[in-house]
Amino acid sequence: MPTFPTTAKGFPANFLWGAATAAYQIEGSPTADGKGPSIWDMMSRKEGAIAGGATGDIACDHYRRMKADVALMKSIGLQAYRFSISWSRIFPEGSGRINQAGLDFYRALVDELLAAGIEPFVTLYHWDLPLALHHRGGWMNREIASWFADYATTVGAALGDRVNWWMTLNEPSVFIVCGYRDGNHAPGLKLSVSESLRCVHHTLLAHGTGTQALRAACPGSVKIGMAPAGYAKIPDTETPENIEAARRSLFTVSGQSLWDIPLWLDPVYLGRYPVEAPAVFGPKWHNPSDADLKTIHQPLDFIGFNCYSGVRVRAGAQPAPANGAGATSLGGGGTAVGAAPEDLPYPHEHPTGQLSWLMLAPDALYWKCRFYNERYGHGKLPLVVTENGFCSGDWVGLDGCVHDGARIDYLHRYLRGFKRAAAEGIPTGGYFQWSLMDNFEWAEGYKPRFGLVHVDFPTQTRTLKDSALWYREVISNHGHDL
Ligand code: GCO
Repeated sequence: MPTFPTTAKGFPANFLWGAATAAYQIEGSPTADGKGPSIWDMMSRKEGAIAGGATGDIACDHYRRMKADVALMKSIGLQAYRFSISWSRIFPEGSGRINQAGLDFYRALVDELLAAGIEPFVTLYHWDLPLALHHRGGWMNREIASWFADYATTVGAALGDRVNWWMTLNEPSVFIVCGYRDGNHAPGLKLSVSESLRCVHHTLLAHGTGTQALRAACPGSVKIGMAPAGYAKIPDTETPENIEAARRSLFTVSGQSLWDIPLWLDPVYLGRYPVEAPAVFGPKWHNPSDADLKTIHQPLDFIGFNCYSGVRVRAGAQPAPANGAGATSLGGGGTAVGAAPEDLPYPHEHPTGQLSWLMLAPDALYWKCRFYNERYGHGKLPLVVTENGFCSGDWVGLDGCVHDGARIDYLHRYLRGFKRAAAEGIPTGGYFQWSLMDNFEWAEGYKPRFGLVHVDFPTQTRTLKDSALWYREVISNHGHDL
């Protein structure tokens, strides 16, 4: 059931259709050509850490099948491909000595993409920190801001003549919360809230120094952004009160979970932490210097975001707390109705993907675009969906095809939300389906399948799923028929 009418007014002519992957999830070859170990090589060897005892040692064997994989992308009609660079292929010891063979692999990939007419989108950090840097404290050590800048300088100098689009960090909230506070992702630490807050600050600092380094190293003017995570907040019904409640819920730090979006994005886009943070964290809060905030607050060229799901919100009966006015006080643009937001849990039977956090919430894309544009973009920065996708237990059918109808329906509904944003005049730049192919889903191993392309892991056979054929049509008519 469509949530809004099809409209011919849609995505701009220069909008790019793509798919995304990340190095550790697809490459394999963990020691090839001088690569050093990363924290995920370490974590996947820890007993009981990964479902099914899986590792990324082989994954999709992409390191050795890169050319064939680019040919697959071309056959789907992709216009852009988002991938990440494995830091420890470039710096096996994390800093210092450069491994030229690592850079050569990514140069070859970029050349192959450009020859196929596919625009490369490079993520510098998608979670596979060099193990050597973990031994020096990793994200707990403030020095990581300069290690990351050196890495960005080296990659920018090697690829900056051919890569226009860059992302510094993928989902910093996930790699800090899951990796450093909860311990279910690499490196598997369980730090206190105040120690975790140090890590938050260091990731943001690294985003800033990395952005500066990229701009200095790339010869031309490049487009730099980030790929943050976070649930969308969706007004339960589209009344001004509920819209304001959703905005408030999205942009208020309401507890010490470290998941709240403004904790991560306000420093990046507004140059300051949310006003309510010191009260929410009390003595655990740190006082960032103005110089640090200036470093973090670099001009960016697009607003990237990963989007899978959302939470419905309505205006509650209680007034909003005085210190939680994150939404309206900072260019939220809505009416200050002033009710405390109430998040509405989905019923137990609400549709999800194989992973329970992936609840069907098609309006998520629209509302993220609208709220991010209001608060951070002001109509000046294009919104780029850096990830959106669905996991289902796909297999190759008796007819040799993969009939993943649920994924098609999921993508279709979400894309309609994105198209609504475009039709309302919000600038949009591109869309990346997660993922090009089934791959290593971190602590969940290989069971959740997110790909447009099915991978039979024992034989590495690739099969285009029905969704890949559907997406090819979407791309060829530029989303007109959505
Ligand atoms: C993330 C990462 C991806 C995941 C995907 C599905 O968002 O966790 O960017 O690496 O595989 O999101 O969970």
